[in-house]
Amino acid sequence: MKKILVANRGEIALRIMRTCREMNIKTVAVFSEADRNALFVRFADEAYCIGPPASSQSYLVIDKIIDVARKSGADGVHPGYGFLSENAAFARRLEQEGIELIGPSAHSMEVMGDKLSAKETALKQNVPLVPGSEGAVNSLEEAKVVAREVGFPLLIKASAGGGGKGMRAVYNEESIDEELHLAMSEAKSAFGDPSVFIERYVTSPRHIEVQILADKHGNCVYLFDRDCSIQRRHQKVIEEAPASVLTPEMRKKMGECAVSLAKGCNYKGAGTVEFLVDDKMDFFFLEMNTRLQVEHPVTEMITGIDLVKQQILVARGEKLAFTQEDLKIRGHALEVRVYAEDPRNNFLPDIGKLQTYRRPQGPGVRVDDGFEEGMNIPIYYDPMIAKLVTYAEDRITAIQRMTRAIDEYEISGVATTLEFCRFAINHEAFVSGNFDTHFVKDHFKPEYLDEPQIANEVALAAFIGSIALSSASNSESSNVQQKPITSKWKINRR
Ligand code: MV4
Repeated sequence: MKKILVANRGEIALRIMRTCREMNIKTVAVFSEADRNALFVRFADEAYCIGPPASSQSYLVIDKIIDVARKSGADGVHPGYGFLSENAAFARRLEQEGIELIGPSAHSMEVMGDKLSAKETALKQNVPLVPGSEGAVNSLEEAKVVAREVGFPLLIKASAGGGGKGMRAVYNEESIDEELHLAMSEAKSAFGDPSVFIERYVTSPRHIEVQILADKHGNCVYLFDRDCSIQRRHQKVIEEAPASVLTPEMRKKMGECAVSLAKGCNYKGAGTVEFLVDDKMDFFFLEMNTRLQVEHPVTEMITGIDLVKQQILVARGEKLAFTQEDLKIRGHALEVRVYAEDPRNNFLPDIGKLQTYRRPQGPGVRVDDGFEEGMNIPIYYDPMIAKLVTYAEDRITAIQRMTRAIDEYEISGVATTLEFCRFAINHEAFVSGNFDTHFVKDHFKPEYLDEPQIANEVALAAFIGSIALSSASNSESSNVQQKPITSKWKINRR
């Protein structure tokens, strides 16, 4: 592979091109009229305008991208995340054109894109599933049978959905009929496929995902896990690696499940297997993302592996140069997503010009972004400005380092989620590890941003106090009555 077309924009296009340059591979950018002055366009060896700002007329148009690939003589295409990255038709077109997609086959995308066939694969590979219907549910009668087995609340999910799209909660038997009809007609109009299935609704889960990497020679490894529980409306806000609630035994089990699932769909390249973990520490397969993820940097930090480089090596047909035994977790990484959104105003996108833009620097800080001071944040795309990543020897130090990096970040001209992130990572619930997917709803109010912020030290002191308590109550020699630990989730300190 000598020349790679990056079919994406913004920070991820730049991130991919940087690795290409390190590997002596030429880069081709495609850009919309809104991105003419973007950093990724300047960084690329060649760049081609592919149309108007709307992604439906540029970044999502398969023919335009194939055209540029041919014209430029690119022999590989990296799709990044979003846009065409999980589009099986795009993968198939590239297969036909003899251009290597840096990603899995169209077949793997199809199997995992359809949530029912993904679950079927998981079942075959003995990967635990949330209790629910076996396959699609077509009638009220079937739905009621499942409901009696698994109990309420339930979730009805669209097979063609995913990432939180096409889900409906059902809290009692009386509303099944209505919710099932709504779910099926929504699925039909949104995805063109009315198939739905039912699962028990795990009400306060952790969202933990496993990074896998597979070559074309039958080798597959897991690169450990990330906790992405802190989200807002299915948009992740804070991610970390490794997931602090997992014991080494669970980590190994979940990693091995992720690898079996990948093998079950003949997966090639980098992929992510999402799990829910409930308060009894049972884990269940949710879905598989057949692309490089936004939050991949935290995995890179703790493993020392460049995932984009590995994707390219695998696409070239090389064997993985390491085995599972070679992989070790070292340290802890946090990522906060810096969005141009106003946390004081219901996180409304706040686009405009980056009047001031100064990145934090120093030990253990990585910023993946695509903007410079003076640039405008286009209204047409996701309003993410940057991913701020910190790495340190342990979780507490990574939190302290993140707090410092946030304080060092200077952005003016647009409201950002930085101060919300500072609040969240220093919250006692986050520091102690006692949080779930409802963190934002449970713990955040805009007025908290104007209060003197809970000092990190206070949260840390409270947390360290709770460790002292839990180790005392766990020790066999202690017969002193201890105040019970009320936290559902306990951090596992490796
Ligand atoms: C669930 C669930 C609870 N129980 N499935 C949301 C995204 C998509 N990947 C699946 N999602 C969920 N599926 C069952 N059976 C809760 C969610 C969910 C969620 C999951 C992870 C992170 C944040 C979330 C927010 C709302 C719902």
